[in-house]
Amino acid sequence: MSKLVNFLMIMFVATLIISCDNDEDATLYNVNVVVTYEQDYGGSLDGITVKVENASGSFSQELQTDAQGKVIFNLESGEYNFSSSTSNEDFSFSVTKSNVSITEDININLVLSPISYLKGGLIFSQVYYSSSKTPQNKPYMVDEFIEIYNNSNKPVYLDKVAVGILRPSSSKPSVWVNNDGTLMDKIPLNMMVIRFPGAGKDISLEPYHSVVVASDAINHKEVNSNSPVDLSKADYEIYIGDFNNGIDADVPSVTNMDIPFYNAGAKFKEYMISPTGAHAIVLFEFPENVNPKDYCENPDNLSKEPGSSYTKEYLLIPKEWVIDGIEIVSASPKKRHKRLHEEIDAGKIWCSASYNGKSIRRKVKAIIDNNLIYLDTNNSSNDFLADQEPIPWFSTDKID
Ligand SMILES: [Ca+2]
Ligand SMILES: [Ca+2]
Repeated sequence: MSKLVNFLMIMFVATLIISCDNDEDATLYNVNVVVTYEQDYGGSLDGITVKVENASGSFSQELQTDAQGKVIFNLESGEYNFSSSTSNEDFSFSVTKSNVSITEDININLVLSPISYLKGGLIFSQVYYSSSKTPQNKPYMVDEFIEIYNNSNKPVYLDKVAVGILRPSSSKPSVWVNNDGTLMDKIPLNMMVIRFPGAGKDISLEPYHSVVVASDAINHKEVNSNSPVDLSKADYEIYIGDFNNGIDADVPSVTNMDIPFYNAGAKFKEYMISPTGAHAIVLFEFPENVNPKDYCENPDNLSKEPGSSYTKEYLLIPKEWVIDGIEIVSASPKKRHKRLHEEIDAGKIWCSASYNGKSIRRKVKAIIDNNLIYLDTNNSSNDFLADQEPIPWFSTDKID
């Protein structure tokens, strides 16, 4: 009996020794992992968690990168999966490298790709305001369009969203200023305000989708061979016939924008942003408790131009209502005074000539799952490209 116990004890100890020997003998390889960001993206490389696990999932380990994005694992030979994820203030990133065979010391590069955009909201993605000329060299100004894009990962309601324009780009600085010369907090809107014709939650814009608002929703190429756009499929149309005795085309199949404010006069033919005047443009939202029509008709919200004998009344809106704005200015260097606050647009943008048939378009910052993510730093000098081919419902597979 004791012999059997002794034998079993010896076998047990031997087994322990053999397994210990196995552990000690297993060769560990240096696996040097370097984490980087995909081109054009950036962020800190310090402290990013890198995970490794073997194919069966029985072993896993997590380590943090150093400031250079490096981490070293010591692994036995085998098949492993590596993964990492992180985020900066704009994007979340991820990378996975599967079935990596480790049989020697090895270097592994993990390139973090953006998987979702963490910011964003409603923006102007494209404005075609320069218009075109006919073959007879006559201005053709009704082919303008504005494209508004949902640059976020959530649906946005457009019902109380509106577009307004400021005075034309002028050789004189803005007169809408405080005593110290800074721009007034209220933004003076001119010509007309157009708003999406919903009652509250009727018009939803899906993430990474756009709406095109046309001056006239027709195929302008058929009317003017120099016009670059077919707007017959526009999502919305600007119809000012109620104000100018019907001197405006109304395409019945394309829904008209509401116009709660209009001061352009009964002879005005139509365009939103003057090709020569270069109005700054703002996208804004009436707050939930504000009725747009009531607000626009309330004399408390109207003002004549300071220091002017001209009786025209401008609509004043709080700058806090503004979602996006573009300081569109004239191509003439003398006419590039700012009308919009720095926090709305710290820069300026212009097409090189009136009637050149070109648009301004926001730069594409990233493309994730075929969705465009536009650059939005509240600086049109940085965010926009001028003299672009106007393409309604713009799409691309290239980052600008
Ligand atoms: Ca029209
Ligand atoms: Ca219409």
